[in-house]
Amino acid sequence: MNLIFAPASPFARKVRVLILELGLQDRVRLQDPGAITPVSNNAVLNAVNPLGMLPALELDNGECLYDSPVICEYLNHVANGPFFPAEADPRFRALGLQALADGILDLSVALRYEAAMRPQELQWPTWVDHQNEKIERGLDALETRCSQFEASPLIGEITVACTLGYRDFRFPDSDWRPGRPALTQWFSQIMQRDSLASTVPT
Ligand SMILES: N[C@@H](CCC(=O)N[C@@H](CS)C(=O)NCC(=O)O)C(=O)O
Repeated sequence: MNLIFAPASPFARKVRVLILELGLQDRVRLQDPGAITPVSNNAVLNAVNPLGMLPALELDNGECLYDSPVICEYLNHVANGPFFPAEADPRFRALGLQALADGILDLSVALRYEAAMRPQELQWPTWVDHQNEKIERGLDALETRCSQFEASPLIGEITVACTLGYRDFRFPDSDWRPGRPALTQWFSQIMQRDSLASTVPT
């Protein structure tokens, strides 16, 4: 298999963490196609994902999977892993937590593009404020749910860790920790896992 990724992409990091957790390193090659933005046109990526977004996973039979939740579930299936429970209650709790953390990531990545790429005169402060409010509410929801996080992480917890890591990486001036002591403590603990410690974006 071939994973098209970018070192700074938090969605690709989710997949890389799963690969390490599942011991699939020898079965998945990593391919960095170069800079990807919403206004770039990358032929390598467009050939496998018409949406032009990464991560994308090329399978050995030539088919391609995206986006990160689909890729993660596929890899978990291949390795018969524990990250997507089969039973309904834990499954939908895990998927729901993944959706919440992915949602915070979507908003954060959009804000990053806005700040880093959109010409200053086209920026829209009202939009920025509303996306930041959504992120704050999402982080508060994580703080509230933190006491129910699984001791042995599922896809939800892995996604939360990658989301908080992306906040630290791209938004160091907007620290999510103040007022969120449970999440702060949980994050410092989960970051001791090799899969997360070895994929911190730089
Ligand atoms: N829902 C997607 C989101 C992927 C995503 O936003 N990827 C970013 C890189 S972190 C991207 O490809 N951006 C290029 C674009 O927006 O065109 C997933 O979970 O994989």
